[in-house]
Amino acid sequence: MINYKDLIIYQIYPLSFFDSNDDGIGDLEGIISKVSYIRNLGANAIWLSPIYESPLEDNGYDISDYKKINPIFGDMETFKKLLKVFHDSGIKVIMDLVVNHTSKEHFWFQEALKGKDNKYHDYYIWKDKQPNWKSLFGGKAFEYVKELDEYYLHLFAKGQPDLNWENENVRAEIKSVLKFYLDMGVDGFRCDVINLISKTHGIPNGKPRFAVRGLEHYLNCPRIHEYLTELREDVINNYDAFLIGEGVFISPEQSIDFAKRKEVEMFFEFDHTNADCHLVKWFPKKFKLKNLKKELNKWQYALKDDGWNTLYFNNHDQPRSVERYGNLYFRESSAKFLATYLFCLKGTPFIYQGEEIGMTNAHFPELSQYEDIETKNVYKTAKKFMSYKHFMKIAMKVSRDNARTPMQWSNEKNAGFSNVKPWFRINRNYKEINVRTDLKKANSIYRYYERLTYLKKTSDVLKYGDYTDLVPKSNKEVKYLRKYKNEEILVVGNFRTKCSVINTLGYTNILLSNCENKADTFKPFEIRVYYKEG
Ligand code: TEU
Ligand code: CA
Repeated sequence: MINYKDLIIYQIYPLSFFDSNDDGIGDLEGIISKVSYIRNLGANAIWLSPIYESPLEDNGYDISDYKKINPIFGDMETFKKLLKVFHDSGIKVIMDLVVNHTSKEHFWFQEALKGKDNKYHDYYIWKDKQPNWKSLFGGKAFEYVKELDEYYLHLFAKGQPDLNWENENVRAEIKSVLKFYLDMGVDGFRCDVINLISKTHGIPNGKPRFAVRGLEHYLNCPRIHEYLTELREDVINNYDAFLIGEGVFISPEQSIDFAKRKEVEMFFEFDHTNADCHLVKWFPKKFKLKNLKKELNKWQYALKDDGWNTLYFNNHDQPRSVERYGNLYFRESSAKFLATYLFCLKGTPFIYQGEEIGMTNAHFPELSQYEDIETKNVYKTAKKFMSYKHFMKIAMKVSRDNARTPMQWSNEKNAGFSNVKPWFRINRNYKEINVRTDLKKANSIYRYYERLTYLKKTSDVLKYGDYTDLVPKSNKEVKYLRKYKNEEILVVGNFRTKCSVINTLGYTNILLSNCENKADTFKPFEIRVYYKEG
């Protein structure tokens, strides 16, 4: 049985990971060639962002054929090889499952457009009159189709029509997709925006003054449990597999509810990503450590006995944490600090490609340099009330493209990602920040991660211990306890940019630390993991 509580999951964004065949785009053979890199880091699972056939309007989160691999990444044989190679190395493979919507180029949607009596028309959500819902990518959530004189729902981009889960044929199709990959040996799925798949029957208007209009009609709506239970009972539970949900605006109580019903083992929550913004990242506020703690603590305490946490700072949608929460002047220590803080909490940790070498935001100054559809769409709305200059100032910090630049493998041309011009710009700092440099250096961020992943995997107290934050209000220090049976861990860190004396409560045995230092005075961004027995 897979114990998902034992996993350390490395997220791969295939487009930007490694190009094996000189077309400038990352691919499956590229991923296969890096299996030892991932194994040596200590990850025992990978999550692949979507690799299915797709027009890539939203970089693969718009699927046009669930049972085909996008030819730019390889083919089904290569995917089977990838599964085997990773499994042979003791690494589980988790795929991304995007079933709230498809691409508009999916055969089902193309058929749906042919007429109201087409079998596939009801696979999507249509209305004669346009409800007032807003898209999560900016603008309206409904798009008019002249030929049908109807509007279809797209919670994300226009090219991502929402599936109608009320239709049992849709559910049967999705189950067949799950079965297809589980039979091949896939170990689980990360389910994209899974708490949005059920909509209020009839698609009524949303509350008029609500910021995200329509939200109350698709967020955790009643049939969600019925749908997920059906997937579990008819398919997933026949395999040794598990689900990670992406839970838009999900609360700890809801996450526990899903876990108790045995529908979804764990969720990516969004609460802690609001430590530097007002509800959505496009309204930034100054980052404060205590705001981050407040949200992380809320989840740590609420899921003490039931449910299970995911631990992440980075993914393909989030700007790079080393600069978002850390400090680029202390890039190495603050990257290690954040990693330690995160990994020693209770839950399954995630590493997003490049995080293990402290990759930073891209800061592209012009909108024309961006690829991300969300960034471009949001600008269309934002420009009505802010200047281009102001918008770009925000985008440089928060755009998803900050996380999507090609992986920096070496200081060679194109950062060693490809022999030809890559599909997307490389971060200019690749000559200093790259894998080769980190592998050569004994105390690099990568080398630190090796120790951290080992510690997490081998320590019961880090996996299962109770958690207590000793300084929840502090913006300057991290200090928390983990306790399990007769073992104790104390994590203490100095979040200041200057040295500082910190009381370590009589603990003396340091298991891991990012500085060679035992003194009472902590260096800037120094963090230590202490251990005590009995
Ligand atoms: O993201 C869901 C989601 O809520 C996003 O709108 C997220 O809040 C935003 O990207 C933050 O900037 C998932 C995927 O992770 C994302 O890449 C997809 O674009 C989206 O679903 C649609 O499939
Ligand atoms: Ca390629």
